[in-house]
Amino acid sequence: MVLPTAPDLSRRILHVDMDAFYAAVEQRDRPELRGKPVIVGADPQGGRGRGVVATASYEARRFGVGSAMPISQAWKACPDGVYLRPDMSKYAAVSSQVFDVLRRFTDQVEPVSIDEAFLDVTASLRAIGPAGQPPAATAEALALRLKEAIRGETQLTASVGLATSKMVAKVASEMRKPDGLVVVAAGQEAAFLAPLPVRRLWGVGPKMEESLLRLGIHTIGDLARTETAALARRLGSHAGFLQDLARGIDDRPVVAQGEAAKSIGQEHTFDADTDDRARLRKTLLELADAVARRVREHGLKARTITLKYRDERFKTVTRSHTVAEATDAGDSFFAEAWRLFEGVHGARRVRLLGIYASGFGPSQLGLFSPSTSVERDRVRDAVEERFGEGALTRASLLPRPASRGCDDTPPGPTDDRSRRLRR
Ligand code: TTP
Ligand code: MG
Repeated sequence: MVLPTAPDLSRRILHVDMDAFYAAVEQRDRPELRGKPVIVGADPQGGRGRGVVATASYEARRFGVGSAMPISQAWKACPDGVYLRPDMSKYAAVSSQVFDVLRRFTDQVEPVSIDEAFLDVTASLRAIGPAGQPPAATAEALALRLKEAIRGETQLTASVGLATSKMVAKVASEMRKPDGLVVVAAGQEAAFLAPLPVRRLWGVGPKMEESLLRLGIHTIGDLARTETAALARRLGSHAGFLQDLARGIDDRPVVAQGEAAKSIGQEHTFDADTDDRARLRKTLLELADAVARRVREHGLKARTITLKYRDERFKTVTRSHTVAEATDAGDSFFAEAWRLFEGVHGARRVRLLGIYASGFGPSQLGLFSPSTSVERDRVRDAVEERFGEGALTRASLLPRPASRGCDDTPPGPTDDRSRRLRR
């Protein structure tokens, strides 16, 4: 089952990313191109061409050419480069060769793109080695073997990051490209990240980078040190999550292909740790509704509900409960999650809550008297499909009317999009 666990420093996660992938394949197949600036993408048409660069060999990158650059601009920067149109079927074939190699090391392979994957090798370190070889003594030895196996079978190089989490492994694999291997020792995550510019953090795009720079936050260490409440005022609900990442805390599991549908869940990190019961309850209600909606979208019903709970000291627990009858109703998810919450919530403030549904079976509407809560959820799905998410919401999730008594008219505009369903 795929469920996030507590931040676990015993995990060994690899991020593998092929170097200059399309260009490297072309240089491999045409030795005369080796050592030359090779640009794969649109036809430059002597500088008048439209379209963008898919990738550039490391030789071309020295001229400042890179992915997504307009091809006309690449031509200006590197007129003597070799320009090639992409051969997607060839790259796809090489990609599947690479993934075959990866899967010999572990079945826990999560593809990210055509040339990139996460591997959780924690268990394979304990098991026998690939193809009858003795097991690698360390994750680092395994990573070296894996790089060798890729090179041996494809004549291409990959860069690998090894760490205790996906995010840190991903940042590490980018550090020493091409043909790099960067190992971040367990416990050194925050120290490794601290000096790096914030844009290196996985999940910080150009816009977020701009906002952070404006706040005087330049390095990942700056981000980790900033007071969470102050950051949340500027960045909103992402602040807590981003800061966890900046501190090297990322317990997202590697989700092997085909396992993705085994659980459906959602989490929320509070901007500031909280013990406000009304807020905690409201968050669980929202999570339950969101998860139930996704379960219904998949045409499923779930028997197991799992609560993920992290307190202000980062102690994380997951508690599950399996019910006799599978359901896809937000109310039922909430009721279970709330009971589990009551069982784990103590004196400490709460940092994160998550709800996961699993134990799926196909959804079959009861022929007779489907429960009203399921019916209501279906009505809501239909309305949201038409008018957008949030078009209907629970009355208990509405902000209290500021100056009015409680009547049947919800606050705010009364167009169709904002008409609420009282419950
Ligand atoms: P990347 O792994 O991002 O780039 P890369 O492998 O070429 O270079 P690096 O050594 O930095 O990893 O992407 C993999 C392939 O995906 C790349 O070779 C071409 C394609 N691609 C595009 O077509 N457009 C893009 O904008 C990017 C980023 C990649
Ligand atoms: Mg790559």
